[in-house]
Amino acid sequence: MIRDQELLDQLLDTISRFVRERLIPNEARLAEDDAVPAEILEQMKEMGLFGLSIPEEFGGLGLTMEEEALVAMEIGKTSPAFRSVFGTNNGIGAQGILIDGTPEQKAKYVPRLATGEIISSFCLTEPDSGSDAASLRTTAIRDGDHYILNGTKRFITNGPEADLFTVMARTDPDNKGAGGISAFIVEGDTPGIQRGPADMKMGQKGAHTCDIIFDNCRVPAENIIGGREGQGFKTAMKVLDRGRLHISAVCVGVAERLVEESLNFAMERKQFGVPLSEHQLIQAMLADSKTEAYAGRAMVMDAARRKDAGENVSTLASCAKLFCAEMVGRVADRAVQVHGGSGYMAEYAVERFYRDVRLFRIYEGTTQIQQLVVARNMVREAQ
Ligand code: COS
Repeated sequence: MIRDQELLDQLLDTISRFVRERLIPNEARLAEDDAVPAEILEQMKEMGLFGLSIPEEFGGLGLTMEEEALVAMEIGKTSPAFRSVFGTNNGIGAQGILIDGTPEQKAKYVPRLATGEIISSFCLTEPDSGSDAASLRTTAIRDGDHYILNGTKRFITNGPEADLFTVMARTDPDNKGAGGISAFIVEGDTPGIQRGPADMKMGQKGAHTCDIIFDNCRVPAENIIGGREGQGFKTAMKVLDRGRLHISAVCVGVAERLVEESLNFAMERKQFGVPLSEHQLIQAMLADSKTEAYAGRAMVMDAARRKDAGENVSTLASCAKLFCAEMVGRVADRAVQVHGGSGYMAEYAVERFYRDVRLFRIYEGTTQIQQLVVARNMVREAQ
């Protein structure tokens, strides 16, 4: 749902200019330094990027899902690590509190997430629990007016920087399934939290992940999201429904950037006396990538509009994530192929994107988990 087309166009125009003029020229530096330059971080805060989808009452822009998807597609046109910095505050780091938190929890934390004053992370994955999220082992045992958390969370995006964590932990050790899990808001400076060294990753340099270790970490009981035990797994799943649509939109943006890079290169580079773009086998690759990026865009926009209309889009969000993550992988592969030997060289953006996009097929649920969610829901609805 678009609330005010003119305002949205202004926002999209501002973001598109920011991407073209500030982010794209700094992509190589981001990868080399493995860090978002401090002045760009400040500019992101000034632009309100940390609060894009946080409701206006908490100081954000309150974008609807359709609006957020359009913004994510624009931001997707540069290195995904730029988005990661503020993505968790809008997405998986804040949505648990926004969707299921109490009014007090929202009032206490969300305004500072919207401005970027604090950075948030989502702690679900563990060393022995990835796709099978309900089997997580981190425990949260009640002790008076606190819970004591013990366990290790793995691959936590923004973990090294985070001031606030949404942590899924087992409050009922006798219940080994989803019903034994609760979600907590944990402040980053709580005693008993250790951060592992930053992970060495294949791509997405500038976006940091690490282990977060809870060692007898005492968290006030009032920080259990929604005030009730046993709801944490469902909170995590609802957060991921939204997150998967957001990531799908980012995949579309990246694919569109790669189509543009491929076309520009194909029109400049000559072989056999004519530009590559005159060769039909190159044209086939360009056309396939353009078509697939367009299909992804249409899919994300449809699912986003349905979400805004109040439909349950759990299945469609997984369909979109499944298609768009795989699609951008194919588009990146063709982009390298169109560039030939140059595509394998670090000085061309497609080499970096080829590594960056690999993660989309894995995080916020692997392609195989999306297949499982879609098929399960199909069977359930048909019964
Ligand atoms: N919204 C709300 N509730 C949901 C839900 C959703 N999207 N999906 C599941 N639930 C509920 C179910 O209705 C069920 O509730 P009841 O017990 O009241 O019936 C409960 O949650 C458990 O669901 P389910 O039985 O489907 O859980 P499973 O353990 O079988 O597995 C999958 C669910 C595999 C889909 C889940 O573990 C998953 O998404 N894994 C991937 C995790 C992931 O994406 N990790 C990425 C890291 S985070 S960046």
